[in-house]
Amino acid sequence: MSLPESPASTEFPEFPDGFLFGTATASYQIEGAYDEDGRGPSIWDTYSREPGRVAGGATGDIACDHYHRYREDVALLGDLGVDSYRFSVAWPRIQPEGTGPANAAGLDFYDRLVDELLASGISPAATLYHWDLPQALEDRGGWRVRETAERFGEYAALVADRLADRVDRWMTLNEPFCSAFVGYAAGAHAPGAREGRGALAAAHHLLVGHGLAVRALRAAGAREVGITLNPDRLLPATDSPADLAAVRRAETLHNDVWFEPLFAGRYPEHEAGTWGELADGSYRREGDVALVAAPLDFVGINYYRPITVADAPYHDPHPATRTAVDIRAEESWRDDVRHTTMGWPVVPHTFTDLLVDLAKRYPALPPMLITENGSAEADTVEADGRIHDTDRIDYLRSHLDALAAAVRAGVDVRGYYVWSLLDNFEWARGYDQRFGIVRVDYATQQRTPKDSYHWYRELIAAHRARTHAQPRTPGTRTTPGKDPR
Ligand code: IFM
Repeated sequence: MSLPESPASTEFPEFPDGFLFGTATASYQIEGAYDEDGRGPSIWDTYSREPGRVAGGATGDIACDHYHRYREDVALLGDLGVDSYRFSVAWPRIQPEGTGPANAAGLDFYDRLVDELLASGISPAATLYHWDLPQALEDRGGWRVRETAERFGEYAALVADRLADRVDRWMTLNEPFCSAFVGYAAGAHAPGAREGRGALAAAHHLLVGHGLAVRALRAAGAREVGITLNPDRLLPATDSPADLAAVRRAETLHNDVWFEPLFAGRYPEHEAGTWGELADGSYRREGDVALVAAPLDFVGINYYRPITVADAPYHDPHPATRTAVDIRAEESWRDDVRHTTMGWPVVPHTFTDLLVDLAKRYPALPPMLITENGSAEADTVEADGRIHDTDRIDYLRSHLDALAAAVRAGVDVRGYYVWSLLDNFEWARGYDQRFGIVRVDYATQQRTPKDSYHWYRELIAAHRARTHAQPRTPGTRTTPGKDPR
């Protein structure tokens, strides 16, 4: 096996006073209880039942059974000592058909979860959309149509109305790149479409939905409001002008579609060069960009690995059937470093480079929170029942070192959430990929903290001791040292 690019330090990386530590999860990946208490079907219930879509034919029907075991999971968070926990709200629990009044039992679940977190001194951070669109809305066009954005604004108002008094930070969307382009162009996520213009329209309507949700959250008095994006670090395969031009197109597809409207108040400059006539903007309305660019309190950044990009011919020579991810660019993983079981290369310095570049490119960028970072590894349970996941610890340590370097370089980052608290349903990869710092035995639902959990716990304790932070007090709220507003 090849070695990591650079060995991680053995000391704990240091972060400023008030820096938040947390872990993250998402509803469909952990909750299970897919048909309880009035929950309606989501696009992932449908997609995961289609033969060949998900490894091993897995579904989120049971997942980690968190819906019933959330108290045990919050206790794990309490022992870990995190400041904050990022979870997502399942839209189909709140509006089983995607429209109309709230299903009280659905809201009750998140109410209980939030209260349990607060009772443990953990600050709740809620994502409104982590990919589980009500199937009824997909049946009417999904994110391809503007109506879904409008319904999303209404859904945001229902959730905020119930929880804004207790949730400290809100993320409207998680990784809209995946919703739009993996779901509607590559066909590798629900709803499994392979489209051109439909995917570009979806990207735009996701942004409009974000803007409407921000409005609803503000109207409900939400404390901190943001969005979670997954900007990619895109590296040219060679320095040839053709490869550099391919990177430019990939930047448009992965990053500019989101960052330009949100943080520069304009549509991407290179969209015509990336998509030609597909990017006709016919799905846009006057005033949209102002709606999308409304100021945020933070931007959530999810980061895992860099992508290598090379110039390539179109996969589909026919413009009429070409998908929006077919942009004359071939994406691959570099092979001279260690890979996680996802096949992703471990190159921590690209995390620093990405954050420094984003801060430079977007002067109006609000403070960042790293809302996901972590690795899937081939964990084994030893005879003593322990999981010595040293590869995951190396990954986390080296990425936290890289993050600390970005902070020292002046990037305003206020917190970090490990993905993930629990092993869980890794979308099209099913249950084979384990990202948790807590192992889940899916046959028994037994939770076992891995060595990485204990390591993260020590890191948090060392940070508190160094910054003389007060220990968390159950029943009180933990907020970041600085107010990002
Ligand atoms: O599991 C996912 C998560 O839902 C979104 N971000 C990436 C993670 C790992 O693939």
